[in-house]
Amino acid sequence: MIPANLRTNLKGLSGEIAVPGDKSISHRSVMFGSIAKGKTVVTNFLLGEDCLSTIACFRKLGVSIEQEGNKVTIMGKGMDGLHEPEAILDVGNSGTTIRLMMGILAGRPFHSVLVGDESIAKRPMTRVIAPLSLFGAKIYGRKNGEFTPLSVIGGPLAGAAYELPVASAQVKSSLLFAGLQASGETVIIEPMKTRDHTERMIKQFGGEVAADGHTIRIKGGQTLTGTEIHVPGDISSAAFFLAAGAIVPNSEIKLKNVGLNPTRTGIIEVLQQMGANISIEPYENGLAEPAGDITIRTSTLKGTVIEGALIPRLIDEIPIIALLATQAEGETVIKDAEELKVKETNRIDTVVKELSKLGADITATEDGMVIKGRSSLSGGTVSSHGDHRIGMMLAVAAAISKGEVQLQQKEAISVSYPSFFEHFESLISET
Ligand code: SPQ
Repeated sequence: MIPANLRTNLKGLSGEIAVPGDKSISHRSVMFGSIAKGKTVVTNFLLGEDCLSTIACFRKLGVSIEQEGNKVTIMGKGMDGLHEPEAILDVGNSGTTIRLMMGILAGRPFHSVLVGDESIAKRPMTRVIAPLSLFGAKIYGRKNGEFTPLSVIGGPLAGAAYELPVASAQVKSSLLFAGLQASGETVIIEPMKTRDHTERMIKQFGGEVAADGHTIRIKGGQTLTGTEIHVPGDISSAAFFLAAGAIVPNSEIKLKNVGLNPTRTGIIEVLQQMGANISIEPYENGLAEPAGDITIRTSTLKGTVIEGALIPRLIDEIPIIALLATQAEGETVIKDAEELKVKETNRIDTVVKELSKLGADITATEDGMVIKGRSSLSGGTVSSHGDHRIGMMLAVAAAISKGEVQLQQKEAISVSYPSFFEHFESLISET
């Protein structure tokens, strides 16, 4: 349910919520379940639009996928079980779907066409197509392969060595999917450690992959076997309530079952750096993806510097960190984050533009932003620009705004967090 008006000037948030399943892990569970042999059962799957696009694409490739609430059952028939799709594969708004699928489709002996929405049509694809072509892949697209629609003429692949110029889990994962079906060995070198859900999942499906520092090696010709995957809550979704709990007065929120994979926990470190009142209780369940409960209370925050190897560990949390910084004493500097320019929107521009409308002191830089706190936020009309993370950040900004806030294009939030507004509403203790 999307409310007509955002809640503003809140006096307190309290209670417990379990944020929905992790988006990155949900996508990968369908992809691996589809190329593995046998049955895969996924629980706590994210029913966000992006992950539903992944399911729809694999159904078009001939995979039988049943979905009952957030339980998804995939009957995989191995890589060879994928068929040439009779229709175009539509990835909707999902960069993860299109980029990872290219690594799978490049090695399949058939032709497929990939398209997405207006935002996908502006996102760079050469970063995946160029390294995949070293494996022998044939992928064509608009503007010399940079943009959708993409046409993949699948065929045999040969393992390759590739040093990634940008820290991107999507590029790495796409190459790992290609490496799994290529002849020989594939070696991938990352400039900085990025989320490692693909590597963990290869092992869960009985495959082998070796990571040593920033170097990852995988042998081709492996057969994966269906398994059970329990998806932890998405820390990138939890981040919005971690921020809300820290900046709305009189708040205490417990977030249950949040994924705590160290390649994703940069937001927790930044909150700690800023002096937030946060506590973490990790579960000792031995699952492939660690998780735990996080409690956040209203906090007195101070500005900080966010840069370097921390950036890939919190890249999707930068919009909400920018909002936190508006409520912190002193200056916050975010650097080395040029990658924000190629997300669902240019997130440097959209964050600066929309938070400025509410009265924040925020300036864009070439590779990030500088925010001066504390600012008292006012009302205004803002827009998600069709970007789910900008939409959620603005809904949290509204919670501490003194005047009325109108949010345009709220529906984008369903891409990763369809129950966001219900969860928000359930935490409002007093207005
Ligand atoms: O899937 P999509 O649209 O690219 O989603 C985003 C997001 O905010 O949800 C990025 F806009 O997350 C990416 C993330 O930024 C998901 C992802 C993954 O699952 O591998 C990796 C990151 O992207 P990248 O380009 O750094 O690899």
